[in-house]
Amino acid sequence: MTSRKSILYLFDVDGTLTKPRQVITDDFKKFLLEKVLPKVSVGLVSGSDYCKISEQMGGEDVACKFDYVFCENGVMQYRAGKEISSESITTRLGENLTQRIINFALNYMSKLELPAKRGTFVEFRSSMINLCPVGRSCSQQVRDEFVKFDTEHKIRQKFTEALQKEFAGHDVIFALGGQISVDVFPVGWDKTFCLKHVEAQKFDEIHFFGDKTTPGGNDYEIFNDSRTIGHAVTSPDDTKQLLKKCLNIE
Ligand code: M1P
Repeated sequence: MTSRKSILYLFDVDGTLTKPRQVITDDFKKFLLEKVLPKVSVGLVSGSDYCKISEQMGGEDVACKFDYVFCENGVMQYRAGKEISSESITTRLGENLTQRIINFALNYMSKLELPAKRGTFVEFRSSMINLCPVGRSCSQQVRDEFVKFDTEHKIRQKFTEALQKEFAGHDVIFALGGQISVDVFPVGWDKTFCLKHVEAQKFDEIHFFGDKTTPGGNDYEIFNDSRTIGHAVTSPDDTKQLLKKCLNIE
């Protein structure tokens, strides 16, 4: 038996509901809204901000239909299109440490030679700093080239290790969020953060679906949390097949 009152399905976005940084297919969107949402409560939890999540869901009018939208790992919470709560990374880390991280990252990235570099190497969000060696303003083609180069040369892994070494002893996490960047946030501000926002609802089961569930990935903590039933997926198609099984959908 499934029920909207007692069961919550939480979904990562990139690689789980959509291809990385792309918009959800019409077919999968229809499936989620018409087949999944009537059966269970649904929440989205992503490292991205509200603007990107809404865009990837096909618009804010679609994002509003889900019960919860947890942005920046749930440190920013939206319901029905309205911001409910948020936290500030500078308040938590302090201006001094925030600047040291940014300065170290810019210095490190300035020495990298990549197939291409574009703009916006540091994206400062409310509760997270996103560091991007290729530049967030890159085209899909430059993104794809970087992904190949990174797989071969481990650019982000080495960058993350250098950051961890430099800031050892500070309460900061450096995680490989998506394909081209590194997410920086205080300890505890990983995706498990969103679980405190649903405590009051006393769901009997909270399922989490994500594709970055191994150590260092940004789904790892919530996937392994004792409060969730974790499902590792490999693509949006894989997620859809799993949902059909879990919810007995033809
Ligand atoms: O999948 C979530 C990640 O999406 C983006 O990652 P990238 O651009 O590197 O593929 C970023 O918004 C990142 O912060 C986020 O965790």
